[in-house]
Amino acid sequence: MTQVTTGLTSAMRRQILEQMLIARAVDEEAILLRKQGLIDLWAPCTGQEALQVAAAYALDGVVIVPSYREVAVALVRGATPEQVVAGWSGRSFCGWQPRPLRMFPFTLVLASQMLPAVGYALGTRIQGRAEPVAVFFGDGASSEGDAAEAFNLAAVEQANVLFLNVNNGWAISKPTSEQMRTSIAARAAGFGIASRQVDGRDPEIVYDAVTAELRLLATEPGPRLIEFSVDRILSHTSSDSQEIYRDEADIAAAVSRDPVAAYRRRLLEDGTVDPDWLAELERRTSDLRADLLKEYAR
Ligand SMILES: Cc1ncc(C[n+]2csc(CCOP(=O)(O)OP(=O)(O)O)c2C)c(N)n1
Ligand SMILES: [Mg+2]
Repeated sequence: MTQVTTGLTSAMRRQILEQMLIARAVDEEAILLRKQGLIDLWAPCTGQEALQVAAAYALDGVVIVPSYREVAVALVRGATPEQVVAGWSGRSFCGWQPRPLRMFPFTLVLASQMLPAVGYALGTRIQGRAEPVAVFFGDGASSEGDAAEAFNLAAVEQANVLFLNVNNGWAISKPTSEQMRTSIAARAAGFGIASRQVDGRDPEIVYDAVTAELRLLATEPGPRLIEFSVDRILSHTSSDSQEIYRDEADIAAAVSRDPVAAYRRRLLEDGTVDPDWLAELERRTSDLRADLLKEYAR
C-alpha cells in the first residue's frame, strides 16, 4: 500500500481506524442477521471502509447522496447501526433522518441518485447558497444512462457536484473489464469534468484527495470526479455467491489487501494505537453487535 503523510492528527487517525472497525463489526453482524432471517438482504461494505470512513470525514457538513453500500459513510454521519440496518429489514424506507444528517437515503436503483444530486446542487445555486454535493456511485452504475446524463448536465451547468466513483471491479458478476473500455475518470473528462484516479484502500490518501477536491470546488465552481479503486472482498450481497464466477486467487488477493487490517497494522506499528486501545474497542464493537442482534431479534 502506498502511504502518505497527511496533516491528520493522531486523534483523527485513531478515529478513522475506530470507525473502520465499527463498520466492519456492523457488516459482520448484519450478515449473521440475514442468515438468521432477521433482515431481508445486506450489501456489505467490507473492503471499502477506508474509502467510506475517510471520505465521510473529509465531507464534513457536505450533503451526501449515497448508493446502497455506503454503510460506513452513514455511521460516520451519525446514523446508528440499527438505523443503517433498518432499510434492509423492511422496517423503514430509510432508518435515519436525511435532513439533520445531511445524507439522502440509500437507493437500490442504480444511478438513480445521480441526477437528483446534480439537481440539488443547481437548486441551492438558484436559492443563492450554491452548496456543493457529493454523490457516490459504483462502476456498474456508471454504465447506466442516468450517469451519462448526470455527467453532462453537471458539466454543462457547471454544477458543484463531487462525483465519487467506487470502482470495486465488479457489477455483481460482471467485471469492469467487460463493462468499459476506458477508466471512469477518462470518461468523465470527456464530458468536461475535472477527474482523477485515487487508491481507495488507504484512508489518508482518500482524506487528502477528497479535501483537495472540495477546496478546488469552492474556488473553481463546476463538477469534479474521483474514481477510487477498492476491493470487493465479499459477495455482492447476502444473496450472491462470488465463488461461482470469481477466481479463488482473485478473492484471496482482495482479502490480502484488506484496508481495515492494513490500517490497524499501520497504526499499531507507528504507535498511534496500542493493544489496550484495540482491546477496549473490541469490547465496544462486541457490545454494539449484541445490541444490534437484540434489536432485530425482537
Ligand atoms: C437500474 C438498475 N438496473 C439493474 C439493477 C440490478 N443491480 C443491482 S446492483 C447491480 C450492480 C451494481 O454494481 P456497481 O454499481 O459497481 O456497485 P457495487 O454493487 O459494486 O457496489 C445491478 C446490475 C439495479 N439495481 N438497478
Ligand atoms: Mg462495483
